[in-house]
Amino acid sequence: MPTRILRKDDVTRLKEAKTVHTYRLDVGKNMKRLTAIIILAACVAFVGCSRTKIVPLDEAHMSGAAFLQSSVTVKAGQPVKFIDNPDGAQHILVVGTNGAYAPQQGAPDQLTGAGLTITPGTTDQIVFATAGTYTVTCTIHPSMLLTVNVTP
Ligand SMILES: [Cu+2]
Repeated sequence: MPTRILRKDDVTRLKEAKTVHTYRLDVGKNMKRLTAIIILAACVAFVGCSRTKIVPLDEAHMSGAAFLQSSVTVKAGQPVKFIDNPDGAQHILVVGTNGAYAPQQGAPDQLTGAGLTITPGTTDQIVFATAGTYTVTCTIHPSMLLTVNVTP
C-alpha cells in the first residue's frame, strides 16, 4: 500500500471528512428515532380515532346544546341516566318536542310542567314507570330531542 506524507491541508481534510462521517451517522440515528416517533404517533392517532365509545342503553349524554344519543332504552321501573357533560350547558328537560312541554300519560313527574333543570357535570336518574315511547326535549335548546323507549 503506497504511503505519502500528509500535509497540514490533508490532515484538516481528513478531520473534516471524519466530522462529516460522524454527522452522517448521527443523522442516521436521528432518522431511526424520528421514524420510531412518527410510527408511534400514527399508532396513537389511529387508536384514538378508531376507539368507539360504548354508551350503555340507559344513558343519555348531553354536550353543548345536544343529546349525544338519539334514543335510550330502559325497562319500565328502571331509571334513565341523564348525564350533562362537564363541557355542556344547563338544560331544562321536559316530555314534549321542539322545546315545548306536551303532557303524556305515564311520563315521570320530574319531566312535566316546569321540567328538570340539569347543570353541567351532573347526572339525574329519572324512573319511567310506564312502558311506552316518550320524547324528551329541552326548553332552552328546542332542537334537543331524545326518544325514550320504555319496554314492559
Ligand atoms: Cu338544553
